Amino acid sequence: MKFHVMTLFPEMVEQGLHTSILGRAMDAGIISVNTVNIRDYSEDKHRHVDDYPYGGGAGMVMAAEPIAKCYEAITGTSLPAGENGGDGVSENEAQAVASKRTRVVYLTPWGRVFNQDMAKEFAAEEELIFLCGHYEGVDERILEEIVTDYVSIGDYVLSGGELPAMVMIDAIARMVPGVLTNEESGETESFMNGLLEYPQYTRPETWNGKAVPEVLLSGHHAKIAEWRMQRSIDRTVQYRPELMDGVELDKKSAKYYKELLASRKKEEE
Ligand code: 6GU
Repeated sequence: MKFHVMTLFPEMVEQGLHTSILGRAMDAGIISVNTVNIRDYSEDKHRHVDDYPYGGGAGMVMAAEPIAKCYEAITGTSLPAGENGGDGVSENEAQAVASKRTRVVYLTPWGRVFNQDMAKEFAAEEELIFLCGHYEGVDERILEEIVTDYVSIGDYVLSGGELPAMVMIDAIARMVPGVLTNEESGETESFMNGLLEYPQYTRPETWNGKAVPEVLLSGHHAKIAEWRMQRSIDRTVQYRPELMDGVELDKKSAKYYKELLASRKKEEE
């Protein structure tokens, strides 16, 4: 899978993604990340990419033309003619699907909030283009022309789209076949049953006066699996109780969950 990132800070994106599991996948040729500096497509001699906002106000706005040129260089196509009108947003998504045009993700706090299901869906694409904004925003007209997906990574404001793009690329790449080893996929699957991960321990057996839970030393695989399932349920109930709605539990775990809720209720009284 190929990721293209349109950005003013290509080194930041490259350095951030070239490590660990993603670095290994790039070396193996399973994924690639092509960062493109929008500034290289500026047409003025000072390499400006931003300008004052019409209507006044603080800050600067990234201009449409350098981004358009950058997009054309990546896709090898020219922009669809400016016929989209005022609200090209949903229309663009449908058009992109219909024409098999590469999806373009614009990172913005007002986008749809990214999650694991979206990571899986994006991982089915052969190619994705990310547009990282900066300053006070990007000229709306280029967004209308090229963007198919508006995505946020959570309800807080960041200084630019680079960190969100890196977050998304990491999560998406992990869903691409061959990026994770079998063992690593297994661990991801266990989060994807909808529960939070159980606690982990490694040597030494006693650290700072604290012993590792006895059952983990027992070698009894069924008991260990049951203990881990119960700790996952404990943790999910404590930290993300809303996740329990989407979880399917086997009979034994369901019984444990029911008893846990009953005992918590009693404690509240
Ligand atoms: Cl995608 N961009 C920016 N600038 N801030 C964010 C965000 C994106 N998601 C959350 N905060």
